[in-house]
Amino acid sequence: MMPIRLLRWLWRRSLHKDIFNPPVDRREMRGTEMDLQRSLEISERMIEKVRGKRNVLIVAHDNPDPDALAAAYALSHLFLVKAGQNAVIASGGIVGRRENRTMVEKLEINVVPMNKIDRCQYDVVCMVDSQPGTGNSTLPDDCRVDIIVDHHPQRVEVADNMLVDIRNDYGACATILYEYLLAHDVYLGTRLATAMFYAIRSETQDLGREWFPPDRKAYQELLSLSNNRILFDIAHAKVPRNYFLNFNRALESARIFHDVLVFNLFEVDHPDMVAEMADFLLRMEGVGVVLGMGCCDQEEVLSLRLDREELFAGKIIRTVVEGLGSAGGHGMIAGGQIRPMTGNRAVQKELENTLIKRLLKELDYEPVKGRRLLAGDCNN
Ligand SMILES: [Mn+2]
Repeated sequence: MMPIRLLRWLWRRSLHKDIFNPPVDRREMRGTEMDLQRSLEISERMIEKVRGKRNVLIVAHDNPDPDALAAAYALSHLFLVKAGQNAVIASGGIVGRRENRTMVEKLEINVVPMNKIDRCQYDVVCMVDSQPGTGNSTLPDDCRVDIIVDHHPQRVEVADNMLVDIRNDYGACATILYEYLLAHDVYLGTRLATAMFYAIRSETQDLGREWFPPDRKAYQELLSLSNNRILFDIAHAKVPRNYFLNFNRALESARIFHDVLVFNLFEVDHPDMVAEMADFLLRMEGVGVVLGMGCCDQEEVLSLRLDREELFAGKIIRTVVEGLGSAGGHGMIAGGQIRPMTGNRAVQKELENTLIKRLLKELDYEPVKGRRLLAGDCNN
């Protein structure tokens, strides 16, 4: 039986038509299978664009996640095999999460920090799992980007000589790249297959979150090509003591407003921590929305998680940070950045209160006093 709170919640949502009723169901909007013809044509043009060029750059978004890393790695592999062209993979921020660091080390993915990159030296600039002007890349907004492969909603204005393949109806950017490789019948080594498999696995939470039929097909095919020993090492990477302190801070600070849980880590040593804690806390019974915050390197990092796709996390977070920073995302996962942010806790706390107010308003909820997650009586 549905708890009364959930029914009330659904009813409130149905009033908020804009959010509750997406214009189209993306799953029905497009074919259910891979689109190898499209993949062949567009990737052929990308290959031609880099052929014979001196230097090619592939930019992943800042603090790259497995999907961005695998997509960049796969694109560089495609260029190497089909055009004999080497490419440099770069990103800003850090690979923070231990799983992701283990992935980079064990699979030998060479990622150059953006501050070591001189844009002028590159004839072709590609961007994966991200788009210019969305705030999650240190690549300057005015920098020309020639090739974009992404699965986030389109926000970039496509210029004449740009090659853009944005597929909103793919759960992982790595799946699009898998199609390119498949369409060209490119041999996939174990390292690359393992990277792409882990990307789809973590991005879709093992085909449980925002997955589409092509992701499932890629996941199944890549599994048999992957090294399961390395997959285990990645998924069970050892974590430092500080990781548990962050866990503790997330739990201690977590407060619940209706079915919205908000936590604030204050200072974090890497931004991925915020997203990881947000995923973790979404498991709380009766919670459908999680907003996490943390400050890293003078930047406030936000992470929004929803337990259903129809609410459009990307749209919600953009409204919530409007005028304060930049944000974007998919249906159930989204992130944002506010720069510059001081390390002062009082200022961070004030920002938290502002964001809570805005989030509750956007979700059409009454303002209420938050209930601590770890309050004394935990029986309900
Ligand atoms: Mn992605």
